[in-house]
Amino acid sequence: MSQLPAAAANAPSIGDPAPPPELVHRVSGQSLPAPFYVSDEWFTRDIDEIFSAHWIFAAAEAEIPEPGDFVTVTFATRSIIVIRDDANEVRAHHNVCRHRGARLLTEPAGSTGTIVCRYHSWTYGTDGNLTYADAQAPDFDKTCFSLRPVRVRTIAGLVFICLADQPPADLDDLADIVEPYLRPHDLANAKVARQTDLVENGNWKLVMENNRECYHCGGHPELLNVFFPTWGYSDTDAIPPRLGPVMSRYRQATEELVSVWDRLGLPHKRIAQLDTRPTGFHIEREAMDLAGESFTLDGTLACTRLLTDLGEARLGRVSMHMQPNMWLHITSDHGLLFSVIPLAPDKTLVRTTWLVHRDAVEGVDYDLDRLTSVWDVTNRQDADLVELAHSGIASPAYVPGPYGPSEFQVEAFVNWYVRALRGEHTWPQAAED
Ligand code: 3BY
Ligand code: FES
Ligand code: FE
Repeated sequence: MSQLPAAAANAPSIGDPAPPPELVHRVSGQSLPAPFYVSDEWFTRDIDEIFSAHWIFAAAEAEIPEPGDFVTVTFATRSIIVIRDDANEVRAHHNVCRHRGARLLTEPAGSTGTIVCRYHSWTYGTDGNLTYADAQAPDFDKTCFSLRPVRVRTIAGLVFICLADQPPADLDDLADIVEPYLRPHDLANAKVARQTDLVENGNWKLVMENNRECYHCGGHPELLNVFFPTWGYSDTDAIPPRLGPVMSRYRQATEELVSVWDRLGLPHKRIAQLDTRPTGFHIEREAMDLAGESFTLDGTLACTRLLTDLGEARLGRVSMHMQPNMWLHITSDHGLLFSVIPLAPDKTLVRTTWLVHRDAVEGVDYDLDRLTSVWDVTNRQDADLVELAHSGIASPAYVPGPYGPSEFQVEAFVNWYVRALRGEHTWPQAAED
C-alpha cells in the first residue's frame, strides 16, 4: 500500500504548518482513519473545505418550476436560498438579511413573490435586490444591500451551487460531457412525483462511500431484481465467478441495449473521472435486469407516460455520480435524484426526488407506491448499513480496512476527498480576455 503522491504544484514548502496526522497517514486502498468520520474538527473542515468550496448539488429545477418557487439548502451554519426569479432564471442567495443578519426563509421549500425578513421587514425581490427598507436615512442606498449572491449553474435540469468566491473551473467542461447523456430525458421539464428526506445516523462520507459500491448489494433484495450487482467493477473480467448467471444476463441485456442506444443516438460509454478533477464524476448508461425498463420489482414501467419522446420503454438507466454529494439514476419513465447534506459528524440528510413527465397523472399514469417502493426500501436498508458502519468506526478498536476491486469508486471518492483537502485539484482556468 502506498501513500497518495503529493501534487508537485501544491507540495508543502518549509514553513507551512504540518498537515494533520490523519492526512499524512491516509493510506491509499484503505478506508480513512476514524477522526475523518467522527470528529468535530474534521466535520468543520468538511463544511469549510468541501461543501463551501466545491460545486454541490442543490435541487432539481423541477422543484422550482414557477417564478417565486424556492428551496433552502441548509448545512452547519450555512443556508442558501435557491429560487426561480421573476425572469424565470434560477438564482441562489445567501439566506442572510443584509440589515442585521437574520435568517430570511426558514421553510425548506415554498413559493413567494418577495423575500421578507421577519425581523424588521426588509424586503428583497426574487433576484435578491433590496426593494423595501422602512425608515432609513435619506441617503440610504438600497442598491448597496442586495442579498449576497451564491454561484449557481444548471445542467440539464439539475441545480448546482458553489459558495466559494472562486468556484472550481471545470463545471462547464463537465456539463459538455454529461448533457448529451441527460438531455434526452428532459428532466428540466419533469415534475416532482415525490420527495423524501431521510436522516441517516452516520457521517456524510459513509453515505457517499456506501453509494459508491455494490459489494453490499446482497442487503438490497428488492433492488437486485433489476440492478445488476456486477456494477462497481471497472473491468467486467474482474467480476467474481459466483456472479456467473447474472453476468450472462448482464452481457446479453447490454448487447441488446447497445444496439437500441446506438439506433436512438443515446451516448452510453462509461466516463469515469471521479478523482482526477475538481468536480469528480462518473456517468454511464447501463442495462437493467428482467424487463429492464424501470426500478420496479419486475422491471416493467412504473409510469406509462415516458420522460422521453424516443418511443422506447426499455432503455436501462443513465447513472451519474458526482463528488461530493450526489448521484442519480434515470430510466425511460422516471428520474431519481439523491442529494447528501451533512448535518453533524454522525447525522446526514439524504434527500431522494422522484421525477416523472410533467403531464403524467398520479393514479392514471403511475401509482406512487409502485414508483417509489423499491428505492424507499433500498434507502432504508442503506441507512441501516451506514449506521452500522458509523457505530463500528466510532469504536477505539476500528482500524482502516482494505477496499476490494468492486470498491474502486469508494477509493476514488476518498482519493478525491483527500486531494480536495490537500488543495491538489487543479484545472485550467478560462483564459482571460
Ligand atoms: O445507487 C447507486 O448508484 C449504488 C450503486 C450500487 C449500490 N447503489 C445502488
Ligand atoms: Fe432583517 Fe432587520 S435583520 S430586517
Ligand atoms: Fe446500497
